[in-house]
Amino acid sequence: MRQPPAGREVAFLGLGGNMSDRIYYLNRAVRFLDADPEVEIDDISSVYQTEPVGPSEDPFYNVAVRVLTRLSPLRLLRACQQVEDLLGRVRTVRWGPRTIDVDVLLYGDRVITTSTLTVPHPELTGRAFAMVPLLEVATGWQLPDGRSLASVIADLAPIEGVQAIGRQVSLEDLPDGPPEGSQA
Ligand code: PH2
Ligand code: MG
Ligand code: MG
Repeated sequence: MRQPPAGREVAFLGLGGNMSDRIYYLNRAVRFLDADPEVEIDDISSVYQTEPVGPSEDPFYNVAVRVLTRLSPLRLLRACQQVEDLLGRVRTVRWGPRTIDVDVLLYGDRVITTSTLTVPHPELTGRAFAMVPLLEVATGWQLPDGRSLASVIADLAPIEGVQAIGRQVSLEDLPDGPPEGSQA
């Protein structure tokens, strides 16, 4: 696995939402995360439209991001929860509809089991909607147990209901001028 710059760790976050303007919330979330001086967004996956797992009916949009951070795992979790709170997530039904969910999927090659945080994310390897975007930003990575992400995805096959729809989430300025090619 690649070594992060001195003093920083590589971590992978999974983001998803299935309410309201999903692209808007994902873009706001990556901006809030990157605005934290201790968190740098290093890569962002394509956006995937994914069938809901659990009681929700509306399709999710999911992305994964690679971050470089000086935050401890627990402080990174708090940063993720703060973004959820800023974006108005209301915690009601477990696995229910949400504007934005930000999960710590991997933190380096660490295994963490505390009452508030489990890393790798306990549901990660069973969920194509998390694994497929993750592979895009974690090419060549392994789980702490040594399994490659690619082999875990192969075990999930056939993968259905997870479709890349483009790269609508980025840290670049969102276009606000007239459409390209117009004379306005
Ligand atoms: N998140 C859940 C439950 N179900 N389904 C999809 N497709 N994507 C998600 O991000 C998701 C879900 C709980 O966090
Ligand atoms: Mg969560
Ligand atoms: Mg989740």
